[in-house]
Amino acid sequence: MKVYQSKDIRNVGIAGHGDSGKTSLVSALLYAAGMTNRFGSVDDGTTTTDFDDEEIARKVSISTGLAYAEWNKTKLNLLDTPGYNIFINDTLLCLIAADAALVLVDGVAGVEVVTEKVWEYANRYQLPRAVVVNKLDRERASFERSLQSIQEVFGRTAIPVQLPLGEEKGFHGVVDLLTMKAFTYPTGGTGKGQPTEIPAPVSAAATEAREKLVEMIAETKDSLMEEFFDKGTLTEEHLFAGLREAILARKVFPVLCASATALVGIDLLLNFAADFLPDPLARGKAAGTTPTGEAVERQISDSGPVSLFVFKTMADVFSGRVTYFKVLSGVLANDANLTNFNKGGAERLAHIAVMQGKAASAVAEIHAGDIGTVAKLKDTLTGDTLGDKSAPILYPAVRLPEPAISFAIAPSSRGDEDKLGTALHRILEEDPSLRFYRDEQTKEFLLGGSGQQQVEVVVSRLKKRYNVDVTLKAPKVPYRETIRGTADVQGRHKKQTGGHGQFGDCWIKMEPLPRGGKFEFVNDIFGGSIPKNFIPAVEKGIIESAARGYLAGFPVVDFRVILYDGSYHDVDSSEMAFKIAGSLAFKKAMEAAKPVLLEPIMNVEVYAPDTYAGDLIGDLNSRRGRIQGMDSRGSSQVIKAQVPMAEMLTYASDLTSVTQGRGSFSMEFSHYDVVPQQISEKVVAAAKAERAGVEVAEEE
Ligand SMILES: Nc1nc2c(ncn2[C@@H]2O[C@H](COP(=O)(O)OP(=O)(O)OP(=O)(O)O)[C@@H](O)[C@H]2O)c(=O)[nH]1
Ligand SMILES: [Mg+2]
Repeated sequence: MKVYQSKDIRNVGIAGHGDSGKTSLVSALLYAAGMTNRFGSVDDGTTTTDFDDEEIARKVSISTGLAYAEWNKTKLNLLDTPGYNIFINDTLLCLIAADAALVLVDGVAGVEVVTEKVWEYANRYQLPRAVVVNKLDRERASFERSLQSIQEVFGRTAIPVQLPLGEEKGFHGVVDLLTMKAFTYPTGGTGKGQPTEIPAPVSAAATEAREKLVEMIAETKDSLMEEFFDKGTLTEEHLFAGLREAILARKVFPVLCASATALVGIDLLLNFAADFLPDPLARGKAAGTTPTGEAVERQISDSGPVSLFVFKTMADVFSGRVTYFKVLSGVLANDANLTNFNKGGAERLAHIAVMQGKAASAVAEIHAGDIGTVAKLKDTLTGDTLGDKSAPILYPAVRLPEPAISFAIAPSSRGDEDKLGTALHRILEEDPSLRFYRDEQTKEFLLGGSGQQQVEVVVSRLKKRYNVDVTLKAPKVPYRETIRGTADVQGRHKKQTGGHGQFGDCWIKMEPLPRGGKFEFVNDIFGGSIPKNFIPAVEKGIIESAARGYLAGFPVVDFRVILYDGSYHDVDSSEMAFKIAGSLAFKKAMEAAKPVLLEPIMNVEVYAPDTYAGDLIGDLNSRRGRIQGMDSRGSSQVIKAQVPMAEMLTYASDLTSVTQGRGSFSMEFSHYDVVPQQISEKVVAAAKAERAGVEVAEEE
């Protein structure tokens, strides 16, 4: 495999709403560039970047696929990210490796919920970007309407650099406003256009659109503005250079047209990415910290010590773990020995490679800014930084939102239970947005994720990859308990009849902490009323009891305990006795401190045609939602609300039925809030009933 210099690399994130055609577009780009000898289709399961069994079966991208195309001596690294809200955390994780993004918009639907979300991700990573209006061959597709919604949401700096030729089924070509040439594409073609004159009917529109474009670019820089005033236009050289700079500075977001599956406009997209999107060096520096937390920067350049950031991990049943990384400084040579600055250990990077979908090709070295993979690292996971031992740096890992929903999963047999932990461990390495834990009370295994589909994918992978059978139970709401008042109590454990006695005695104060404050333990013992060695035992008793809950068995959070007095017995006191005393004190304190139930509240964004807005708001209100705002997006509405998770468990299917499938939503954990009294009583009763069931079963 050829080695590419940094200046010849473009790392392009392909992002957009679910089904907007990202995977198909990558497929088309690879085909037009001659990387594949036939167009891989999502519907046939033959694309390069949706190679996973689950992706093929569901016709949905679950995690980011990586492919590259060589075009005009430039290597385009294409990151095909997921677009479904449930899988969008992976997009957030992987877009960090991009230096620019192509944001796809469905030519029928226009801007949708996830379009805005990925736009926000691209802002976070300061990615220059262009918008591609795809699916222009579809019935009811309209470039004009799509552009209107794009400009409404992203502003007028989203400006066409192309216009379509023909509409819907008749969409067969593209006018390039930069060169004022038209290109037509035969049906069943290869994505490469035939240059022609701009047809007379669109000529006036093209001239007008070009004038707007030139003026917009002129506005971005004084010297261009002067030239524009003097001559009424810009030279082609200045126009191109000006556009490049304006894209890099995120002052202009060009809008292009395409059909991925009809292969229209594909070569122009390749040209555009190679000519106008920045190389990795344009970012200048990568910011990180030293192991002691001081800020430090690395020039993105071949010179200097090697450092790389891991943005993705894949669990391959055959080759084990495959680590995807971006080299941020230096040149990575095959077989390098690097240090993992997060974990502290050494890693040998034998057989570094570049990926074309699932196929790895060995490569001798990888230059700054390029993306590569390596198999079989020992301890390295997503978010880690590796590098030259002599020059430690840690690049910040991406923080993901907490899971929106948790399901109980039940192993089908004892054997499945034994294998479950190891198998899930691998799956979690691959997808850090998942959480796996065991409910202390019910002893159930809980799997948290963004939504039911994500958890179903895990269940299916457990079966197919690891041969572990589990069944999915109803989703669980991770309630918590806390206190609203204070307490000052004694916990005394005394058993001094016969044999070796037990004695522990403590006085504690309990007080609430702000939401998210977790647990604090303050040792305020003076004068040895409790010997030092027993104090951790008191704390342990409290922590263990808090995990088991007080009202209904949910973990108690956001409180402080101050241990301030107690007494002991020379012979009968022991760690165990003080642990029990701690736990008795905890229970008494809870009783006195006005315990309440907390529930997770979600940030919800609903996107739907405006005729449904009234119904949707009514529905959100009936789910105890608080409407935070409403915005219009062309003929659609975005409704933002905060809604308790407990009320959102079936929202996906309810929304589909209310809007006849035309609405979409996204949901993220926001914070915990107190459950209203009436509802709290029901939750407590249900939890107690369930737990009583478990105890009965355990006794049998
Ligand atoms: N008519 C038409 N169909 C398209 C076009 N692009 C994609 N499709 C179809 O739209 C569906 C979704 O395409 P994908 O490429 O999987 O879309 P995606 O954006 O990768 O979807 P996710 O990864 O799941 O978010 C498939 O059935 C494609 O064949 C297009 O330009 N025109
Ligand atoms: Mg896809």
